[in-house]
Amino acid sequence: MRILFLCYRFNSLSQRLYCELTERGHEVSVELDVHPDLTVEAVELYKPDLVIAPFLRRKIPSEVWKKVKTLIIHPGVRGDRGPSALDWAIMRGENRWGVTLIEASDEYDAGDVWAWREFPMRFARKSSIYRLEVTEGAVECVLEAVEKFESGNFTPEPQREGVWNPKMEQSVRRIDWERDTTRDVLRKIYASDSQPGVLEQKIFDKEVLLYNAFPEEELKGRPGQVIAHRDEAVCVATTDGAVWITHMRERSKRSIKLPALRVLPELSDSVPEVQIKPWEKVEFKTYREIVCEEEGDIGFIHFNFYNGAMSTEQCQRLKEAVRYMKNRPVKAIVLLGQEDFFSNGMNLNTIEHADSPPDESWRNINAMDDLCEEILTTPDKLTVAGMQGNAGAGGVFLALTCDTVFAREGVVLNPHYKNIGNLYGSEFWTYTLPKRLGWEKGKEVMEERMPLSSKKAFEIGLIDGVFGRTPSEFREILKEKIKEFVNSPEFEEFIKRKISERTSPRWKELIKRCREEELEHMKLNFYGFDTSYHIARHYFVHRIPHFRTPPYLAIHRRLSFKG
Ligand code: COA
Ligand code: THG
Repeated sequence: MRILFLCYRFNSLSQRLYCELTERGHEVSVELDVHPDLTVEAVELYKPDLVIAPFLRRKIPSEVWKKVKTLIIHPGVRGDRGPSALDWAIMRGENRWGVTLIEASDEYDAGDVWAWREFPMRFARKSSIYRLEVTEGAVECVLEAVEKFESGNFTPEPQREGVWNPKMEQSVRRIDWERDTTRDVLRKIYASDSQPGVLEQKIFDKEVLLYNAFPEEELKGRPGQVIAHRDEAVCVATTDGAVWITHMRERSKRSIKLPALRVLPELSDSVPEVQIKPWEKVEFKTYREIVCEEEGDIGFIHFNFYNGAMSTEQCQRLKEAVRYMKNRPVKAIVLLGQEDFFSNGMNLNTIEHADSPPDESWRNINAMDDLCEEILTTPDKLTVAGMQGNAGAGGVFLALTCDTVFAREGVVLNPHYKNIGNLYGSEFWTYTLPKRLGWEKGKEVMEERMPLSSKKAFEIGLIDGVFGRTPSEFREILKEKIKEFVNSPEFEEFIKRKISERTSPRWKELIKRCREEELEHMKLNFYGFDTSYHIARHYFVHRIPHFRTPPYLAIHRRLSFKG
């Protein structure tokens, strides 16, 4: 079938659905929501069999849905309506929630229901529920609806008599530090992550929006008082404990989301730094950016980087953790990232915020490469990347520096640097990619701009295995697989070969050359007279809406498109 996506942004859910449908033989073209007239034009040009809106905030013009069957993904249960569905579900503390595929109609979210799924609700960030439970449910709904649509004899059920929940205002999200418990504060910040954040006007010197909170069980203070900082996050006391807040944004136009201490640098002097090293054993709940964990012969490294973005300093801290693990008596080192994202490469927000973005880009890519090199130069242990969540750009190639790369089912990869101003890329991709795919196929992967499912990545040999429906299922299977291998007779032979390769002067020379050559190109991207990287980064970081749909997304807008 020919399917047209209408979306506000080509976000993670849209990308996942794109993969699922195209890999089943459908053709999918994407039109971003720029202007209703362009939406109507897209439908006229493309003449789709079906329109799907995975992530859309504006009303679809009736010219569209009167002509072509149009289905909208709503991140809520049947009967629920409105633009802040998940926010309200988290605030109300729903035990179960869901996702519903609704036919477009004149009235928002009131059309007939084509498919729906429900799931138990976790106490977690909105964006995490969206990227995991909602996304899995939405995929099932869409595949079911496509089948129903193709059968030609399905009649959808009318939307339930439901509730309209308006756009959630900041007044609902506001924290009352004198009253709210840790759980209340977490709920409010969870319900507002990744957008719009919780507006805080009282406890800091500036008005800020808060993002990404974690409970703290040890530190105490007067409610609303900032009591500590760690890894650029700040800890604020509540009525019954405290919370960590890792990210903030100044409440002003053109501000961007940053590590809390970069928004409030004065706090680094006025409150104590309470460090915890990744390898320390900690018995109470707190915020830990990087955690090293050992289970028998296997060392796991979790890195909980917000949005999978890795600043220079985070790369350095992660490298320190890898170095620690290399000196432990383990047979394997497993990089796990976090559940929503494995890694999205260097942190474009902290780069944008720096006094000199070119210099900071240079520091950040070198820190990424130092980390990658630390992994590559592990001669006597198996290294494994366990991608529980999505990865993009340098994050994919970070994973490829490991001997073995596994991903959860449903993970979406963007193994290229195209979408951020056509960067050449580094992270030793000129070593790892041809080694896995050969130069021809490797080049093809780098030239492609569209996302790739983990399943497809496995089929083409980019990664070594795909399993597990949920992050925890993935980790369980992963553990078993690694255990089996490190205790097998082949393991000794594998390590012998690895040591002889990774300690040989020829190999060392090879990766040195790869790094140097990649960085030569990157230097041009950062300092050369083609500024497309700086422009693309600026648009990305400031979340500036597209003013047209790029032809790589919109088949119907390509010169070659014949209809
Ligand atoms: N450096 C810095 N930041 C990076 C990065 C990098 N290298 N790589 C990725 N990121 C960030 C992006 O800037 C983005 O940040 P933000 O979400 O904090 O603004 C984030 O990583 C991932 O972006 P994206 O893939 O577009 O988001 P998502 O689809 O995974 O999730 C949601 C975004 C969940 C917040 C949003 O889609 C949402 O609110 N959805 C629910 C509401 C809904 O669907 N409504 C429909 C109408 S009822
Ligand atoms: N029918 C048609 N188009 C649609 C929907 C539909 N477009 C997408 C939409 N459903 C997804 N759901 C909603 C529900 C409510 C609102 C937006 C998307 C909403 N919007 C406010 C407004 O337009 O005034 C603005 C809110 C905001 O800024 O976030 O209330 O069923 N044809």
